[in-house]
Amino acid sequence: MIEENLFSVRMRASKNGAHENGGKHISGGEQISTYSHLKHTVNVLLDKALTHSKGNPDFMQIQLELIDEPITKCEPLHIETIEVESVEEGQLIARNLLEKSGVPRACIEKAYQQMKECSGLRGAILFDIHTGERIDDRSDKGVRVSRMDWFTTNYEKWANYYKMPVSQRVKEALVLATKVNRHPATVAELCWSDDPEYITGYVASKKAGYQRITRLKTYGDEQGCRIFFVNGLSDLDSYIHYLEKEPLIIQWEEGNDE
Ligand code: WAQ
Ligand code: MG
Ligand code: MG
Ligand code: MG
Repeated sequence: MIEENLFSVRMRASKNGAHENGGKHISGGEQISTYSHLKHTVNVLLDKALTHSKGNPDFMQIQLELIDEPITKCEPLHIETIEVESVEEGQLIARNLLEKSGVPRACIEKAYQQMKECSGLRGAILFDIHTGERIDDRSDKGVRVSRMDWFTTNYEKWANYYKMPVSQRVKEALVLATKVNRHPATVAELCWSDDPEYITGYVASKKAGYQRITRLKTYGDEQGCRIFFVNGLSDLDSYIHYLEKEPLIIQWEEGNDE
C-alpha cells in the first residue's frame, strides 16, 4: 500500500506586532494535510485569521512541515452538552467536573486565582495537581498542542450521528482535548475561548469525556482559558514533546464510541 505524505500546517496571527514582540494574540490553528490538499488547508487557516472576532491581524505566520513519524489514530472522546442558565452555574459545574476527574479542590482554587494573568496566551498552561503550581516554562506563550486533525468526511459522519452542528471550532476543540487527555499524565482539561462571541467551554478528562458547558463566560469577554491539570509528571520535556510533536489523527468508527 502506498501511503501518501502528510504535512503539519500551523498558523499564528497577532495584532500590534508579532507575538514575541508583545503583539496581541488573534488566532492560531493547526491541521494535517495531504500535499494535494495544502492549498485548501492554508486557505482555511488564512480565512480563520483574517476574519477573527478579536480583530484584524498585522502579523501572521503559516508554516508547513512534512510529518516523518508514524501517525497514531484514535477515537474521539465521548461528548455531552450541559445546558446552563448562567456563567455562575456553568463555572460551578466545571469545578465539580474537575474535582470528579481527580483534580483536588485546593488545586482548582489556585488555578482560578492565577487564571487572569494567564489569559492572552496563545497556548495552554500546565498545572501540577499536587502543588497547584504552574509547571510549564513557557511564560508568555504557553504550550501549543499541534500535529493533530480529524479529516472532514469522518468528522461529519460523527457529527451527524451525534446530531452535533458541523463546526470547525467544535472539531478543533474535540481533537485537541482527545490528544491531551489520552496522555497518562493528564488528569483533566479546562477550556473556554478567548473569542468574545463564543461562550461555550468544556471540561475534558478520561473519566468525564468531553463535557461541553454552554456558558463559561459572559458574551464580549476576551479572556480565554486553557489549562491542563497533570499528575505524576516526571519528565516535563517528553510531555511537551508529546503535545507539540507527536502526530495524531482522530478516526471515528460508528458504534465504537467509548
Ligand atoms: N494548544 C494549546 N492551547 C491552545 C491551542 C492549542 N492548539 N489552541 C488554543 N489554545 C488556547 C489559547 O490560549 C487560546 O487563547 C485558548 O486556548 C482558547 O482557544 O464544543 O474556541 O481556539 O462548542 O479560542 C471550546 C468549546 C471552544 C467548543 C474553545 O478556543 C465546543 C475555543 P480557542
Ligand atoms: Mg482554536
Ligand atoms: Mg483539514
Ligand atoms: Mg481564540
